[in-house]
Amino acid sequence: MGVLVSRDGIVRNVILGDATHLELPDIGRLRGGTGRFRGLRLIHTHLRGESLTQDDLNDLALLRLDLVAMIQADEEGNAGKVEIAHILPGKDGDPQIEPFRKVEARDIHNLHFDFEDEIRALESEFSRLTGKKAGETQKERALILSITPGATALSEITELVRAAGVEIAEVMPFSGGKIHPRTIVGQGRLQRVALAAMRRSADVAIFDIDLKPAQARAFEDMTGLKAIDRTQLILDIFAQRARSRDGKLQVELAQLKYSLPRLTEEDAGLSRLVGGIGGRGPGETVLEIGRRRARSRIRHLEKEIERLSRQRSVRRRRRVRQGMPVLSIIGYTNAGKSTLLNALTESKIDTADQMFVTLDPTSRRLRFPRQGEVIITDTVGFIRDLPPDLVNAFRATLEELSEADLLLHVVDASDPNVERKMDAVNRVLTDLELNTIPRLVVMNKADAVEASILEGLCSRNDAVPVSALKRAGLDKLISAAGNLIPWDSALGVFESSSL
Ligand SMILES: Nc1nc2c(ncn2[C@@H]2O[C@H](COP(=O)(O)OP(=O)(O)OP(=O)(O)O)[C@@H](O)[C@H]2O)c(=O)[nH]1
Ligand SMILES: [Mg+2]
Repeated sequence: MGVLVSRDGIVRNVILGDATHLELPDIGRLRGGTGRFRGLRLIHTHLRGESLTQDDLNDLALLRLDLVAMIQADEEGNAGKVEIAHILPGKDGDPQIEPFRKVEARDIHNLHFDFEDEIRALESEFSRLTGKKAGETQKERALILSITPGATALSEITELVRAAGVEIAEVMPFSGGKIHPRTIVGQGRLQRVALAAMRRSADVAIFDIDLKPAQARAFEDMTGLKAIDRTQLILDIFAQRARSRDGKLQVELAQLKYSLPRLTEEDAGLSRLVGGIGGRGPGETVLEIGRRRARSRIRHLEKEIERLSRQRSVRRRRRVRQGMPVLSIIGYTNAGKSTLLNALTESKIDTADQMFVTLDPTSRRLRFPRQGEVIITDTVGFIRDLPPDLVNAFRATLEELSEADLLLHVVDASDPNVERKMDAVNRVLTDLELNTIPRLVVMNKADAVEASILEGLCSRNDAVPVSALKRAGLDKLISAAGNLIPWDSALGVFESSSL
């Protein structure tokens, strides 16, 4: 038999099991225990002389118990040996510390363990080591659950989490086994996740893959952690970055569409997400609405986006009538697109060594020495496996690219995955049916690559080397682009549309 006892010594539950097994009540699913520990200890009997089991330690971690205690009982019902286990805090950068502390005594009368003192000391030790007090909600701390094999995937998810402004508590690689359909990492490893979350004060688990709604829910129920998948993470970054009206509407639409199947009951809302990653809407919008309202909001957003897109196309037609060719800078996120636009046009668009700094398209004029002026645009960066809801929502922005007379595909030549990222960009272009537009590959960050490697990259891809940062190679870029822009046909549009 077992009892769950609260801190003030009150027995909250009495549980009867059989000789081998105790079925705990469903406290794991009760959210809202905001403190580090749930303030409950489980004290139970073992009948066969066995020590604390793996199951006991699982309960300790997954249910965030203050401690678990085992008392051996003999056939006459006499109490024998006692064992207590509780979780020890982990220190950042030192995952090897033993996660549990065990205390034993020959019998209950020889147990020297002052529960109140111990739990108080434990909580302050946790706060000291993780720099976060129990129940405190400032910057979120995340466990990264890295499921996709390879160093590339790992650095991508780390960069994305950094871009979302979330602190990384620990990176947990799980790429070895296969993906478990329900729990993703497998039942056994959930204990490790829950333990790590407690010991590192993490409130959220971020996956580098996308989760099915049921998987996310099961994971959250079992660990008590908020689960955020790759698409939600990217959407969250976008939500934080969106500045223009258009951008905000598009991001909100994408978030709502992605969240809709994740809402369970009518008007249950996404309130569990509010106030942190995955729950941030762009601007003032908070994703705290139920299904019905989400659907009507989606319809409203779609209409509004459509209206703005029509307005833009009118403006564009006017621009085309002025006979200016359009040159669009595209490429993987963080390739240096905005830096290049700044270098070419003496502008001051935000740039940073971070993913998805640019969201809203920017247009500038650029004078070619012989042929005349063009419009040059910088736009949102691409990423591999761009979430479909995002592509759809950003269709309006991306479709503007179809008006381009030349695409400048900016590539970070210093990236070890340079060609894989080029492929990802080309795939997006094909998906958006933009692959028929003339394209010039720009090998950027030439200053940061070895000359021989750069040479190989450029000749294999018919590319022009530049350093946007050092403003090197820009003249050659202008002249190569000048040769590819169909100056006459831009003028042809001018003639026919003015009829
Ligand atoms: N070494 C070097 N760094 C560069 C060069 N061009 C850009 N960078 C750096 O690369 C980082 C990304 O530059 P951005 O211009 O913000 O890249 P972006 O493609 O606009 O990125 P997003 O808007 O986030 O998709 C910044 O830290 C730049 O300083 C270059 O030629 N050489
Ligand atoms: Mg940019």
